[in-house]
Amino acid sequence: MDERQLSFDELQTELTNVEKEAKRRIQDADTLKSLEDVRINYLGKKGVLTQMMQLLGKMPKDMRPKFGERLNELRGKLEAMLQDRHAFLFQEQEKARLQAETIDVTLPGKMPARGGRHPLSIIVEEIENIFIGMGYTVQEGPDVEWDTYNFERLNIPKHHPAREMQDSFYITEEMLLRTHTSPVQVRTMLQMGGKTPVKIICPGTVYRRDTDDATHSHMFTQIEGLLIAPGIRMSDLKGTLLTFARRLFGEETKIRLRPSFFPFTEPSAEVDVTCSQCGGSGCRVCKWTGWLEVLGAGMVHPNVLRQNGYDPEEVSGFAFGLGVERIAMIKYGIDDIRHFYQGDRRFLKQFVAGDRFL
Ligand code: 2NM
Repeated sequence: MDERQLSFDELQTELTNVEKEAKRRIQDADTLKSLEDVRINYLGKKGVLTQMMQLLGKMPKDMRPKFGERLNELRGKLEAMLQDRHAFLFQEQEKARLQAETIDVTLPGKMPARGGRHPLSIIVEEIENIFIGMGYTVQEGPDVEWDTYNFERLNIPKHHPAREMQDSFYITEEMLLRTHTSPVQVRTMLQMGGKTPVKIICPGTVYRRDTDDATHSHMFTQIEGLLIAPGIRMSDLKGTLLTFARRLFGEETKIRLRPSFFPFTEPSAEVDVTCSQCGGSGCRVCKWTGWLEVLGAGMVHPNVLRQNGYDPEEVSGFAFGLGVERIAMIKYGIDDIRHFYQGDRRFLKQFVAGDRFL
């Protein structure tokens, strides 16, 4: 607007034009941002209406009230129009946002990769349950053991080859990684303080210095069992192992005992089961013998009973030990023990726990 004095009619027309123009621009604004630009253009500090207010001072005195009133009226109208348009655009914007954020709750979700139990854990539990069914309890102990529990109290003499540095993982002079789970049985006997029955199985990882190959691992899983009570005989051991073998490999399974030697049992035996692959007729798995060696066992040596708080004149006991990997390899036809420790999911996923949910 120019600075010259305008007549009232001219001002009136000017106001009407401003109103028309503003109205059109408000309706044309299609975003909140462009609407805000319009608002600033008309009602801002340097806006059209503010400038017209400043014109008031240059008008003849008698025109001022009337024109001021009109200007305020126009300001009110524009504010109302801006508010309406703002509400409308805001609603549109929200509608668009919600539309864009729509989630189809009927789409299938992304399934998390589900892990499974390790085959060794599955078989350890299966074996545990067989013995639990015969009244045994499960005992565990530390992987790092005292030399006295691992050897001395098990009647393994000072110069036995297992005690040599090159055959066991020693931590200090008197501590090592256990080479069997028998020390857990020693701990249990000592805790029981000569009371019977002791009826336990001890599963766990054991360590032996050995070169790894298809059938040997420097770290493997063992389960040992121990029963001590008055009058326990070799026939109790045979019956227990036969029951175990039938539950694990099938009811038609037979066992046979061959004489053997362990420092902690006398007499000692190697225990064979009829081959679960061919049923005893001979195949590649049993090397055409019909038998598979799966256990070591024997009657607990009097020295072991005595050294761990039991009187061999009053009580007797049997003990046995088995390698879980070897049993799993036979049961599932696995050709290399190293599969158990390589974490290859193609191997691991083939083993599913019987009727349990993982
Ligand atoms: C075997 C074979 C024979 C055995 C002995 C004992 C203990 F602690 F009672 F003396 N625990 N385990 C034993 C006996 C282990 O593993 C092949």
